[in-house]
This record gives sequence, C-alpha cells and structure tokens, in this order.
Amino acid sequence: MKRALITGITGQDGRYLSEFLTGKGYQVFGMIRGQNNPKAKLVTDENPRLELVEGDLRDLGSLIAALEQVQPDEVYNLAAISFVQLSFRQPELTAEITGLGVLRMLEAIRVVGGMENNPIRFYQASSSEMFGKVREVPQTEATPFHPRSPYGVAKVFGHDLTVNYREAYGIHASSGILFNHESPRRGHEFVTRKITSSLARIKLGLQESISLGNLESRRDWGYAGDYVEAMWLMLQQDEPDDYVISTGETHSIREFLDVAFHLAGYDSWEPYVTHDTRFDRPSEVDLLIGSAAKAKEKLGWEPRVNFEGLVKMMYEADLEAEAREASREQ
Ligand code: NAP
Ligand code: F7E
Repeated sequence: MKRALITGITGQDGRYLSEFLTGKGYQVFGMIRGQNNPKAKLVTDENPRLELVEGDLRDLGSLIAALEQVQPDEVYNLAAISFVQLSFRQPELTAEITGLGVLRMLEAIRVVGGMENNPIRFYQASSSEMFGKVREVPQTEATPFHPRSPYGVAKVFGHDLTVNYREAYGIHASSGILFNHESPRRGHEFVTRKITSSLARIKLGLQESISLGNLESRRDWGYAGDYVEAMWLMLQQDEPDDYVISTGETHSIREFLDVAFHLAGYDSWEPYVTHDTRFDRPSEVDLLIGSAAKAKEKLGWEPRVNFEGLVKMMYEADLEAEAREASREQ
C-alpha cells in the first residue's frame, strides 16, 4: 500500500486529494497545524480512512518529524496562505508560509530521504498567479513569470526552488502550475464561492445584495475534483516535470455573474451587485488562460467539468446548504 502525506489537508484541494488517493488504495496522512484545529473533525468525518499528523510549514523540525513518522512515498505540498488579497495585507507571513514553507519541506525531504535518488516523490502546488501580468496568451510551462502580488512572488520562489532541488539533488519533485479551480468546498473569501453562496441567500430572501471588487478580470476556472487527479498523475511519471493544468477557456467575473444569476432565474444581476473598493487590489492579474496541451499529451489529463457545469454545481450546492441552514434556524 502506497503512503501519501498531504499538507493543506483542511483546504479545498487537500479534501479532494485525500478522497482521490484513498480511492486509489493509498494510506493517506494529512498534516494538521495548531492546537485542537477545529477542521480536524471535518476532514476525518469526510474521509474516515484519513490519518492526521501534526506539523506546520513554519517549523522545520515538525516537518522532519512528520516525514519520519509517515515514511511517505509521495508528499503533496498544498499548504499555503492562498488568498491573494490577504497577501497584500500580510506579505511577510505569506512569504514565510507560501514561499519559505516550500524550502522547509524540500529540506526535510532532503534530510530524511538522503541526497541522491531520493525515493520520496514531491508535488508543489504552483499557481497561474505566477504569470501575473501575462507575457503571452495562452500561458504555457515556457511563459515567463511576472507576479503581481506577494502571493505570486512567494509562489515563484517555491516553484523555482522545486526545480532547483530536482536538478541539484535528484529529488523527484514536480510542480503543477494550476489555474483557478473551484468547487462547493471553495473558501467563501474567493470570488466564485462568494457569488454562489450570496446568490443562494438572495434567492432564499436571506440577503439583499453582494459587494464585489473588479468585475473585469478574467480567469480560467476549472473544477478542483478534476485538478487533484493531475497532481497524482504527475507523481506517477518516471521523470519529474512541470505542468500547466487549466481548461483553456477564460471568463470575466461579469460572465460568472451572468451564468449564475440566469441559473437562479434572474434576468439581470445588476440590481443585486454593488461595487466596494475594499475588494479592489493594489495590482491586478487581468487575464489568465492556460494551455494544458503538455498535460494532455504526457499525462493523458483533460478537464471534465466545463464553466457552466462548475457554476451550476456550486450554486446548487450552496442553495441546498443555505436552505438547510435556514430551516435549522427556524
Ligand atoms: P486553501 O483552501 O486556502 O487551503 C490552504 C491550506 O493551507 C489549509 O489547509 C491551511 O490549514 C493550510 N495552511 C496554512 N498555513 C499553514 C501552515 N503554516 N502550516 C501548515 N498548513 C498551513 O487552498 P486550496 O485552494 O486548497 O489550494 C491548495 C494549494 O494550491 C495552495 O498552495 C494554493 O496556493 C495552491 N493553488 C490553488 C489554486 C486554486 O485555484 N484553488 C490555484 C493554484 C494554486 P488551516 O486549515 O490550518 O488554515
Ligand atoms: O479572485 C476579482 C479579483 O480571490 C479572482 C487563489 O486560489 O486562484 C486564486 O486567486 C478575481 C480577482 O482568486 C472580488 O480581483 C472581484 O481578479 O477568487 P479570487 P485569485 O486571486 O484568482 C489562484 C490561481 C491562486 O493560486 C490563489 O491561491 O476576482 N474579484 N471582486 C474578487 N475577488 C474576491 N476574492 N472577492 C471579491 O469580492
């Protein structure tokens, strides 16, 4: 039975990946931080075969201890400060966790696994935010980076370091450059989930409007459940490498609103959406659209859920959850 360690187990991707790997027959360990983390119950209720180990990306000793305890075949490093807007307010913490955290995990693997032909396979959660002010359209593995946020800068550091540890120490370290991926498990701070959960509440008469920032930026949005399979496929290859994972379609926030409000039976979203400058960013990523041609050719990976299917899945899940919550409160 293969053994996998996932950091960021309480996040959106950690939850999907743990279920995916358990389904493949892995023994899965999730790294959990903090004292009495309330999300521990959520993830073990969801996946009763998941085991938890303590650790924090800010603490090298805790990472070494986790690796020694788990003895993993594969490590998926998903933990991060992942909210771009927060990274502008807390840039040092973002660099510490999203950037230096990768260094600490790679060092832990180097120390625990030995220098040459390290048997532990490593996955780094890199991001399309690294492309930032995009140098070409669509973005590929060869597109130069121009990050536009402290988060993007920290991810470039983690990505470059992953490549360096692969080249310097022969570690089987791969980097997935994933474009935005969403789901009913997406955090409420991200724009897609903020829209679908607010819309569900508007539909149920529990809320009147949604305050948003920039509606013009465009994202290549896929489904998280599809994307975790690509992470696993990368670690099954003989050679480690970097792969863009995306749908190849781009949509603005306005288009997301169009599809979501139409699904909910509204002619227009405009009466329900207000602009709040608090959600604007000091520098923005205007356009993201990825080419996953390499992943298709080498990994045989393709997304299954399209944009409309994703919006529908998220809205319907939020409508059901909000209705359940409202009836419980009555
Ligand atoms: P997420 O929902 O925000 O989850 C982040 C995870 O990181 C949480 O489990 C959190 O644990 C953990 N974490 C934060 N600080 C930590 C620390 N100091 N030590 C250990 N764990 C810590 O993120 P996600 O959407 O699942 O994304 C997973 C990864 O992919 C992230 O690295 C993200 O930057 C990257 N990524 C995401 C996307 C996307 O569209 N979702 C696209 C490209 C790349 P707590 O519960 O304890 O806070
Ligand atoms: O913003 C605009 C905002 O926060 C998307 C992370 O998973 O994907 C994610 O980062 C766009 C931006 O995601 C609101 O200005 C407008 O242009 O949902 P988001 P993100 O910044 O693209 C990448 C690939 C990651 O790696 C990250 O970890 O939507 N926007 N109004 C808004 N965004 C938010 N959050 N809230 C608003 O009210």
